[in-house]
Amino acid sequence: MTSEVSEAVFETVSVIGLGYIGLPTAAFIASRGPNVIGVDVNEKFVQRINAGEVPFYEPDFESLLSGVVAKGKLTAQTSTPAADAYIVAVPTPFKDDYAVDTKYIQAAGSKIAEQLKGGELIVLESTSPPGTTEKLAELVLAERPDLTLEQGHDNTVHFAHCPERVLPGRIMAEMSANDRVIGGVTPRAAELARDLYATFCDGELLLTNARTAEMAKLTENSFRDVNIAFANELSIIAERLDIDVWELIELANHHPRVNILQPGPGVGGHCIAVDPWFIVNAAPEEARLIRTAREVNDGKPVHVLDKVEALAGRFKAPVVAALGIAFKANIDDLRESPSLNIVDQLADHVKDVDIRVVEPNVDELPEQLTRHSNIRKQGVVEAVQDADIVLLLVDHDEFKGLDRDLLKEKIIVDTKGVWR
Ligand code: SAJ
Repeated sequence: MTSEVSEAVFETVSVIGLGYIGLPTAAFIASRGPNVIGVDVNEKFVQRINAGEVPFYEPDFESLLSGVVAKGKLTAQTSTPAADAYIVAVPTPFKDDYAVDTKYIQAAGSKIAEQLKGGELIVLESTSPPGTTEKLAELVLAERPDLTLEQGHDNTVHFAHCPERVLPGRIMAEMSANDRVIGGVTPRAAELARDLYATFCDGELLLTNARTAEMAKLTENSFRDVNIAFANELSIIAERLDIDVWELIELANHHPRVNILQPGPGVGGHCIAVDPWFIVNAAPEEARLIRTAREVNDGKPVHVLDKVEALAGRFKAPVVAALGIAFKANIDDLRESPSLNIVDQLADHVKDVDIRVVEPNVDELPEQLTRHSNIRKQGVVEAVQDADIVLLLVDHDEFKGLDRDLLKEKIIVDTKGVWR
């Protein structure tokens, strides 16, 4: 890396954690010049990435990845190398009390600490409660007391937070186009991180301190969660009042200052269903609306389950076609998926039920479902033909185009308003 003047050049960048965010980030950086070394604990992931394969589904991403791997710009390994800059994109799960578990960040920090010479930039991208990047800096400096945060020395190391904001399923467009919030533990760290992100981000790069950047990410996802909770609550109210919620929202959204989101079977994924809890945990007394929104959204799968259970009671041995188990449309990600949990619970709760699961984006059902003898995977046409009840859980494109004649005579529970 160059000395401490602006426009730092990063020859080697190491991205720690090659999941849905880390791997695309690594590939984008590699496509713009620096040599990138990706690190992941999962040996199988590493092998597949080195073969140019994407170990998960993300539209149009494979050609970018295979291109940078073929050119030797991106390699993957399980050990942490020396590098000019590090981007940490590891999971931050929460524990039972909704406090964040930073064990993966700490493990990454310790491994990075062993490699530092002074002058490096370490950027935390993982979604984290305010104060986490400062704690990462403390941990690294505790392990390497020969290094310092104080500016202008050969042994200065720089820490920043730059939360990822891409929408799974739209990563190719959003990775370079989105504006980024960059918070430095020191102002200089923020400037260096800006230089790194400028290599592959065409959006605006907005500098602040690390705590504000951490909170900005949590705030964005909580904003969305609260707004989805409004739509989900509305859907239950509309059902009670015998009103079509989809028509209702469409009409209300014609107002110039109203923009209601869409109801569904609940909120899933590893971001929106998780991040608001970090705020609730950090300020339990004050975060009343944010907590309630989480509870409303977590209550929606229970509502769907109750509804299907009541309908299934009309049959002796009901056959249910469950369409979609991913956490949202056109992806294969099953993390925190309300649809998956609904299917799992249905199998336990409904007497003599036979469930046909349709999920075009995964080859095999997860263990959570295969452990039930009354669940099997089927194609959409077969499943719907065999079913008494058709339960649409995810608005995948494949389901939108389904021949409506197949749905005649079926009891339909359409949680996404696809067939209205
Ligand atoms: N959902 C609804 N109704 C809606 C929109 C979404 O029920 O109108 C549901 C989806 O079906 C899904 C969940 O909400 O179960 C979350 O989906 P999403 O598309 O809203 O968001 P994610 O989790 O895929 O990605 C979010 C994004 N954050 C915001 O839009 C504020 C993304 O930009 C973040 O990078 C990502 O979280 C993250 O990693 O934090």
